[in-house]
Amino acid sequence: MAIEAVGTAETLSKMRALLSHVVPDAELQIKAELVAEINALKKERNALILGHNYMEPALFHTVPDLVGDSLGLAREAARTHYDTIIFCGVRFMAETAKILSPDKTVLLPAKEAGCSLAASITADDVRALKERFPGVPVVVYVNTYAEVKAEADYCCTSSNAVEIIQSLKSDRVLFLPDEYLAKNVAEETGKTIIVAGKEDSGALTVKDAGGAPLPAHDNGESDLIGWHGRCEVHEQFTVEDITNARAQFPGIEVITHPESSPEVVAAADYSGSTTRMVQYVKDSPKKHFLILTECSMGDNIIAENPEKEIARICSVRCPHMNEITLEDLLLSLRENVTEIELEESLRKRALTSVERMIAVGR
Ligand code: CIZ
Ligand code: SF4
Repeated sequence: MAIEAVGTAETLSKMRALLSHVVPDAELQIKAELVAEINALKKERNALILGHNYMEPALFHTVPDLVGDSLGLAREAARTHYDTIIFCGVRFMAETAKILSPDKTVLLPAKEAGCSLAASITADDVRALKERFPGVPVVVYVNTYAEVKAEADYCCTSSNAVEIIQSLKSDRVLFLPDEYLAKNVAEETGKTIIVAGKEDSGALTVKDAGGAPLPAHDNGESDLIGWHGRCEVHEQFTVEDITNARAQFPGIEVITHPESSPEVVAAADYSGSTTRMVQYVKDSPKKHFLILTECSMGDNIIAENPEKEIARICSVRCPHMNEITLEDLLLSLRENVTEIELEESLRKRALTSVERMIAVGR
């Protein structure tokens, strides 16, 4: 949550109190001025700043009015009176905010801020899958662009994916685009899965859970049909990372995200959405953790739990989240860049899949 301070000196002393154990002092000194300026300007402009859990600590703990995961932030922002929302996160997140807040100006303080999962599937891909698997309901992860949500029956998050799948009165579900999330959901619900994807030529391919190609004609036996998208951050964690940590720190509690491989999820003690991971560490009586997720989120959890010993693998930073800087945020506030715009009929179709999800559960 945003720090309440007037001027650079007071801002710096509040930043030191919160962050001196995770951010070097030289960096805090440089960033305090930007933070003070952003906090003053956002009041002047009556803008609401949202901070995703993956923002770097010097931003996450200083300027956002609300922090959390993508859907939680988009939903909370829609309930506020602010007419400008600045989403410190990646593009699909800012789009989700716009889907829910069509009358507000939604800004993304970056030029691109993509996501390997969102980029892995297009609306054409979804249409091709619907043709190949006619009548099968389509559930898409929130990490997709509005065009893809518009082709879906339901949206879902990593917290409610199991609940959404179980609520459907269908033997089969297209569950897109995260292969690992789909396999983890299949594991949790006891469902069988095949994984569809696209060759370089653009042709659709379908493989069994082990990766062996299936014949062109669907035999109708699998329960879930996934897609070959992956989070370029969470796919990097390995069972060996966990084995090494356990050998070095016996009793360490390992937590990860369901965008990691099923092997990593099985080897960890807990897997959950970003919001659930934050809560898990807070509530756990344990003292030692290995957090296998985006590196800055690990830093943010460390900042909030100074009494716990938390390890993370800091080579793994999301390059897309890393595009959001305090400098760009200041520019965004000053110059209204980059505004998210969605064509109204597309927005409405995307909204339907989000609203159906909300009607099922969280
Ligand atoms: O939806 C989000 O915010 C993401 C990317 C992950 C999560 O588990 O919260
Ligand atoms: Fe996408 Fe993974 Fe980066 Fe999240 S961490 S924005 S899922 S690439």
